[in-house]
Amino acid sequence: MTKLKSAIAVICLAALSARAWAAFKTVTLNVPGMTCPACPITIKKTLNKVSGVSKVEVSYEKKQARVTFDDAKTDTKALVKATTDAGFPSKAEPQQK
Ligand SMILES: [Cu+2]
Repeated sequence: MTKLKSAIAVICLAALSARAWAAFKTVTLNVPGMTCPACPITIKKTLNKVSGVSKVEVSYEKKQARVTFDDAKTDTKALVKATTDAGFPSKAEPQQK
């Protein structure tokens, strides 16, 4: 019984640390190529297709996309590449802390 309990404890610890390691991050991408109100729709669709992305907010006025993603599955570089491949070169805004 004690052995089983400690085995469960080990599994729980592993699960917890894995979760702590895969943190969600939010990045703001500047997308100067947005020229009409339809552009944000394309950009949003493109970013939502990237695996690990959980939330996308695109502002046409600011020409920015705010993306929340699981940093164990994707990264800022992949997001920039996705919009660039869709015809909208973007640049990540420096992280504000
Ligand atoms: Cu457009």
